[in-house]
Amino acid sequence: MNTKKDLLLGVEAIGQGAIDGGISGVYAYPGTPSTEITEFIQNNKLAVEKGIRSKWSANEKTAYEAALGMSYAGKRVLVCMKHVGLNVAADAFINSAITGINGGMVLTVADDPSMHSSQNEQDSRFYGKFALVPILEPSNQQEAYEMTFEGLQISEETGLPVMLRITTRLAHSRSGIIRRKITKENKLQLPEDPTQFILLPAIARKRYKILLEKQKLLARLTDNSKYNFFRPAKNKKAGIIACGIGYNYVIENFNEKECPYSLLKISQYPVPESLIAKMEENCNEIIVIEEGYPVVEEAVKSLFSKKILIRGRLNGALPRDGELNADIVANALGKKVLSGPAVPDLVVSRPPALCQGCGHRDMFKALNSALDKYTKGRIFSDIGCYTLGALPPFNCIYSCVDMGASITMAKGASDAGLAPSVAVIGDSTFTHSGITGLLDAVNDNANIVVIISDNESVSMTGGQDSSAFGKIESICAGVGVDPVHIKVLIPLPKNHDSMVQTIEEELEFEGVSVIVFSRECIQAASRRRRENKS
Ligand SMILES: Cc1ncc(C[n+]2csc(CCOP(=O)(O)OP(=O)(O)O)c2C)c(N)n1
Ligand code: SF4
Repeated sequence: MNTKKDLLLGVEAIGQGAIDGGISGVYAYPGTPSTEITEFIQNNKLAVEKGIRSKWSANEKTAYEAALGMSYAGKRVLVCMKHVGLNVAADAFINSAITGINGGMVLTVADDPSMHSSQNEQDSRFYGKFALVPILEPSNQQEAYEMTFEGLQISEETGLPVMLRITTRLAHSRSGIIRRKITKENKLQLPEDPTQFILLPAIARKRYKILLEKQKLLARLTDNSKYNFFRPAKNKKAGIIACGIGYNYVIENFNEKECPYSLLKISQYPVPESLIAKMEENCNEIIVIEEGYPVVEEAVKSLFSKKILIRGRLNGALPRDGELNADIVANALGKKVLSGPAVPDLVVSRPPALCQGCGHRDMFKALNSALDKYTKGRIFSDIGCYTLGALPPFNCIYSCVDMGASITMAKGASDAGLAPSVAVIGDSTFTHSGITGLLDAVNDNANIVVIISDNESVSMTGGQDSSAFGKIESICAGVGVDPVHIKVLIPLPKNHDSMVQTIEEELEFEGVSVIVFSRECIQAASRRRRENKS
């Protein structure tokens, strides 16, 4: 048996598990903490030699659908996104449970409790339950590797996409990984049933019954999964249910074999009802330790017949929001919390800011100058580095809701009579979800100015390639924006006055204008220069 260990981040372990598990492609849109899975595959020697397809997609929905297409053709595939990305891909995801898959398909979705770099902390296990597909939730990096590898097999065994749900800490911490023997890629093989993927109502109804029927198999798999186990203790009083990385926090507090309480580990879903029943026989009180929403806590409440005290995020034993850690868990288990060394003074928290020399800065300075004379105007922003326009010294944006919402919210506010109504969006976010909103604005002849701050990169997530590169003006013209009102400016301090003048002219125009501020992100530019040198 191979005992050599590779030291990998959780996200890298998933990338390695997918390569070793025989994928022919990965599809993804960047989003912390999932981005490095795809980057690992893009840069992995074996993956490159094998020709594993790995370019970034325009958004999570296109990524998911392309992955489903690769699965349709019989090949194994990985698709990755952050939790809010699954909102974008939800239509395809839910329906893919009804079509089922052909080649094995694993969806890795990375949740971000505590919102380190996200707009919310939704728990993707709800989506998995909603779609009625198997969910795997690793408690450590080795399991992240194994579950990706085996997730592809489980997907083929059940005929369903498998969700691998991870959270930030697991994604971004390292551990030694023992790898498995590499699986060969599948051959191209079309589905046996040519109607499988045609969700016309008559077929969809049939397929939905098949999905419901499969739930018995999923329950059997989860009750017998090696990732789920129950360890009874002599002490009948209390028991712990620990899910995913929550299990890791428990064993950081108690050595696995020394845990004085009955312990149920859950890392494969649907929740293992037979193991939960054993827990009920053995304990009078239970604490549920899970990262995210109280998914298992709620399930356990409805499964238990006798009156057992169930503690967790719902009853306040654990905080209702934010990520867990070993200390929070120790506290909930009534253990003494040992404080670590104090944070040195050198480490001070600083508010985030746009880099010095960033083109978004010159864009905001010009925009603020042009809007100076309007008392009621508002700027609706999107999500990217430019969202920092909400903070000093610019203090000029008033919204950031979801990708693409800048243009559509500016349009809605303009429909309500607000003028000027301005949208600020980046190049990547524009091709992710801005184009259709711009089409709505054109079709309604909305009175808005759309600023596309094009830095030729997906900078906020680390400088990935932007799908919009070289295409923005032609997309805007193609959607129907009058080419006379598509302006391209270079955001540099020396161009300040001319930029202000162009913005003022377009603010006065009644209709849809697009102003593209085009200059490469300076961080991406210096990375590119470094790479070209080496
Ligand atoms: C649905 C969704 N997917 C991914 C993300 C992660 N994310 C935040 S901003 C961003 C892209 C920003 O690119 P761009 O608009 O070009 O702005 P830049 O950061 O380059 O200035 C991404 C991928 C997210 N917040 N929501
Ligand atoms: S990373 Fe690039 S886009 Fe983001 S603030 Fe820095 S220079 Fe600007």
